[in-house]
Amino acid sequence: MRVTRISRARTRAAVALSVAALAAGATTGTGPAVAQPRAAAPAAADCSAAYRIEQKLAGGTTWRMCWRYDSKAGLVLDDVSYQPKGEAKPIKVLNSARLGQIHVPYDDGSVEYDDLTGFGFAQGLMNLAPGECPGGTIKTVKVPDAWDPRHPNVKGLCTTTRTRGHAYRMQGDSATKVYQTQGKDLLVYTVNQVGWYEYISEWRFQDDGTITMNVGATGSLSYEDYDAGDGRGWPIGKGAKAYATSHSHNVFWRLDFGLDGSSRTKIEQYDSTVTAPARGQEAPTARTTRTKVTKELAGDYKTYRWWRVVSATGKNKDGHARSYEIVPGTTTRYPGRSYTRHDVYFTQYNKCEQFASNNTGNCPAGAGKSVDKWVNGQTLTHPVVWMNVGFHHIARDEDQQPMPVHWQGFSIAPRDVTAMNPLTPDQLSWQNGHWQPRS
Ligand SMILES: [Cu+2]
Repeated sequence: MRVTRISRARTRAAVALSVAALAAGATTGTGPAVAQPRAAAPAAADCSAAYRIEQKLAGGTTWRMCWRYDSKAGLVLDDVSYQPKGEAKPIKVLNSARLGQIHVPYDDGSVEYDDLTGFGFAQGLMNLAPGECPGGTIKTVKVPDAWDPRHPNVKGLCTTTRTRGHAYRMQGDSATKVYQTQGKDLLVYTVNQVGWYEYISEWRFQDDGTITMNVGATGSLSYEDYDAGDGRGWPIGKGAKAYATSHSHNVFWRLDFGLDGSSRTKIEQYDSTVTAPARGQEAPTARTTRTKVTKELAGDYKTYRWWRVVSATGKNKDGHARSYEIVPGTTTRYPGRSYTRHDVYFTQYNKCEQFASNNTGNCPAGAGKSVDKWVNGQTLTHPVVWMNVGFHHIARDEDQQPMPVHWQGFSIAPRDVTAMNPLTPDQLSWQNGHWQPRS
């Protein structure tokens, strides 16, 4: 046990070398040696059965996608579509969704990690115990550039469902009639060990069309960082000796939208301003304005600001353009690096732009190694969304042992994808817009 831990603690330093050494002769393909027959179902996502995730939830919503495993990004979800009840066909949402980087700078300036591109996040995929995928299925993942090339297969991908509590509740017209439903979600997750940390990368596909992506950090605080000398840590053992060095986890997600099957999505920013009551007015007023984001943008949250990604082609049955709204999570924006200085980056798609920092994509010389450099005025005809969510981790006594999971992430929520609530019960389906009570 002890030996394992020591070798694990070393991995941060060692992995960069071993991955580089392997990369020369390594294949990045994750496909099985034996080709799988394509399923006949026309609506299924375009991949072989072994790489398909398809889940119909109790509310009648079906999510479909293909998964693969990248040698640096880890789990990649492609061709993600949403089909609520009442929609004849799946509605494509994303071409591709995955992590874009996990950047971990320590407060004392001693170290800074890029876990995806520099420290073997993908190779750290962990076998899941049956109990940590309750009610679900654990799929076997062939890990590219595996540390032990003789054992590349890891039972590491969980797909399962979970209830999330009320999806809605409404009192009907008699005291005994209550419309209520308990929401159901499809969950897809992996656990990746990096050094002493274990990251749970969770994708949650709700029956109401919302997608929530979260990274949870657990495992153990870094064994090397109990150094009281820097004056920045927090004492976590008896008295004031073992100071855990504070640090940040800056997680990036990369989302490539393909709404209604087209990559030519449009970005819009909305801002509202609230004004105190004018003389003679009863109450304050709020005015909301839309700004079309036609060129690459490094965006920052502020109160009353949000963005949406709008379909170029698709409309719902009310004739409104389909879109997905970006719903921020709690974040601590890290000002220490140019690429962590903004909350979201909208960049024009470029195949070589793969990771938000220390990019390993094969961009031409002078292209810049991080996402901030790629915001340089290009017109957005195929936007890629890079979300940066930061968490400043000041350890506490409770972080031992194991460390409780601390989560960070955000959601994308459908806005006008369907004409009504996708979970509307049949008895209420006529109440769209300004409806008249029936007598
Ligand atoms: Cu931490």
